[in-house]
Amino acid sequence: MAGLTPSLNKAEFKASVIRHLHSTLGTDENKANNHAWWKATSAAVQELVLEGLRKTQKTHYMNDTRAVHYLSAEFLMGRLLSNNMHNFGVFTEAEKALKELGVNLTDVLEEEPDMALGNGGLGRLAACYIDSLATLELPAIGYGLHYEHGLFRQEIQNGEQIERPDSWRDYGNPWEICRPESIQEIPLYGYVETKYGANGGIQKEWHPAMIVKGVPWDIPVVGYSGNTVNVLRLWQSEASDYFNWDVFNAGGYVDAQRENVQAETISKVLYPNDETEAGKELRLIQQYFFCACSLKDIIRRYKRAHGDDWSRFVDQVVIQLNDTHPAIAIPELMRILVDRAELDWDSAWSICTQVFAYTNHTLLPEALEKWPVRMIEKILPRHIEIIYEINHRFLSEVEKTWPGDNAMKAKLSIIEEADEKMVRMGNLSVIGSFAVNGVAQIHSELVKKNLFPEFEEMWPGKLTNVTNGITPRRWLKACNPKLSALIDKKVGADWPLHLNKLTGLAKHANNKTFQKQFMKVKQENKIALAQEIEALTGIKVSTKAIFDIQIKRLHEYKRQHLNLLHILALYRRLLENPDYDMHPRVFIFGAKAAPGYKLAKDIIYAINAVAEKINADSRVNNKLQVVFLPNYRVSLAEKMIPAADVSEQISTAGKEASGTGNMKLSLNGALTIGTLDGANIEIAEEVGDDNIFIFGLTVDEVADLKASGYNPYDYYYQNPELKAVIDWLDTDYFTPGKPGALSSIKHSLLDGGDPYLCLADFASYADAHSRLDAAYRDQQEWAKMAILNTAHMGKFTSDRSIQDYVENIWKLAPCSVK
Ligand code: CR1
Repeated sequence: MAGLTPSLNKAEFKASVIRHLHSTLGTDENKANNHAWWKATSAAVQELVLEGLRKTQKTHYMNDTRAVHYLSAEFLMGRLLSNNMHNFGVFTEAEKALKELGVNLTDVLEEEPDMALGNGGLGRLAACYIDSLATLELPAIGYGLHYEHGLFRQEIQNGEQIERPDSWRDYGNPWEICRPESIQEIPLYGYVETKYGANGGIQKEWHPAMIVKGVPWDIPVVGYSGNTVNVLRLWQSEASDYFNWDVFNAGGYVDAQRENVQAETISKVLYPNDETEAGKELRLIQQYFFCACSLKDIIRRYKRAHGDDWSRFVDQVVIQLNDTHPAIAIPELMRILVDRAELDWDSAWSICTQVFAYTNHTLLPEALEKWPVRMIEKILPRHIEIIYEINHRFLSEVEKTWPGDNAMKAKLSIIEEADEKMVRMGNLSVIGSFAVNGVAQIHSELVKKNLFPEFEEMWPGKLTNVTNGITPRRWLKACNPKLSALIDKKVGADWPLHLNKLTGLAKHANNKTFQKQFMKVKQENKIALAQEIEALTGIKVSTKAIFDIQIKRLHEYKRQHLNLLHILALYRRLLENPDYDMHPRVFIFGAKAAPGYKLAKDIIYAINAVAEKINADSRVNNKLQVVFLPNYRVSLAEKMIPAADVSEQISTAGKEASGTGNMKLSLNGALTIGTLDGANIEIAEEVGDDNIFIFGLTVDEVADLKASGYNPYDYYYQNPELKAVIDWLDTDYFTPGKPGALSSIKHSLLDGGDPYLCLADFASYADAHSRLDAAYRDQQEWAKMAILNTAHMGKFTSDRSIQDYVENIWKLAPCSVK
């Protein structure tokens, strides 16, 4: 029944915090503000962390363990103090210790800036996965970029998104450790010299025109129970001392140098795109920079144990490519093996194709990375040669499978022969990996069927599925302490490690007392969120209303604008019929739009304009309210998710690869209104059709409708309510004095062809909302459904996902750290 045994008791914790307040921060109990308390508390916890880290590294070294190396351009870590305390089991002791010092832990936790080194689902998934890897005591290291500025901070001014720089390290980060002893030098630009050896052999030598320094910063990753502490190693770029000397020697490169990217800018900022390709030279350099640093680091560690003997490399090392962002690691490893280690091509390729595995996270064509051949040629002149060689050998395989089929070769080639020749990073990733996975069942099927069908034919079994997951430590235990305590009492306290134990709640789903307790927790969480909403926006929301939440990046395929059309329909119904029967509802949004994504920003503006009008309209605001919470991020999600009654997962079927917010919300007892897309399908399988509101076209129906020539005007003219709300967007009703301010949305839905089928799904969506509204009237029934959602989320722990990777792809064994 008991949770973890705390590694420090209250008195020890208190003493440690005070010691750090004095000797780390140079202040004292009387002068310290919350920020100082946060730093002192973090320093006290970091002592435990570093002890665990030292033991783990020693154990892994002594056991010469095989390890997974998770390469990701993004790690959306959020805050670490609360998480680390929970994982060491010291949260409660710390809370009591601080209380005795007259300090409120909740306020202290609020001082920590989010580590927002990611955009959305892909980056947060990486963070959940390294949590699970440490918890399952698996030897693992995360590799990424030490961005000086993470994802922008969003402000809303006059309804519009304004981007402000994020500076998470401004006042120091208590968790990271700089490791100057492991600095790497990374070459860029220049030219390749071909040397002919005495025996006729050819040697290639890359003469770079620039060298940058990669400085590693380590963030310890504490597993639940605190035994294993792995590392997230993030590379920061700096000018190399070697830099000027090399330019000098290279002679003639001084001019070219001027165009070159400055060394320090490489790790300056995270590209704020989500599901769209950046296509910028600096972005490619970022990718190469962190991959090259990481590979050198991996090889250095391997050589320490195995010297120059490469024969055991594939036994010790597996590298997971989180999307195609790190795909350049494939030709980089080939370069090291062929040019540096002087292995023959076939041996080198055999090593590569046993080491790399690739996860695909999206089917959206605009997100599939392609780099101009000319750009790679300029920045990485040796890599483009290697890519051509990989492609040449690959195409002769294609020739064997489809003799004489040149169209097939053109389709599968790594090089796209267009006006501007491009390198297709997806194709390179599949060809250079031994396993490729999608992130939910349906997504993986579509990867096989639509994205890479010929690869599946060439290499049956290479394409597989690993359904995403989320860490229940952060996404239930830490963020929802009241629900966690209630669950502890029913199923025991070890559910954070064995999430399937939540099924033990199902037998209480009909129990009136338990229903009341469960709904009381939800109500308290709603009250807390209402206070947060008021603090952030000034809006007072009714906590008796249904809290209906849509939180995720703003993208047309995620269809926040479908949600908005439905809100407008409700508003209109209430205006036409003041007695229109609906349970009060608060629609709450959180979303950042990529700065260059005009329509996404217009949708944010529209949500805010509509919110302002509705919230000020006394005819309806006792039943309908709309809130857009600015600067959605991990720490805000942690406050919103426990308070949600309804989870909006309404993407066009076939577009959302998996989703992970859907899992977090359902785990916390929200009911999903959603399409049969991504992991929603698997959530529906787990909770049962009675406990979820499914609507809309299926993947096949979407395909059929598009094939038969979809015309949004058909729906517009057939559905007077839909027509009325769309036309509303063309007036100045929501933007007084500014007619047309919301017209771009109408335009995209009609003349723009409504690429994501909002109009086709509108009626079905509105109908699902009516069913949902009716269901909420029966509070006992609703409580039962909410409980069953929590009860049946066991499958979606990231521990299960990691276990799937371990068994089917990584073939890793745990290594216990004492
Ligand atoms: C997908 O859109 C998925 C996450 C994590 C996103 C989302 O459905 O849950 O990845 N893809 O797998 C992405 O960011 C660049 O692609």
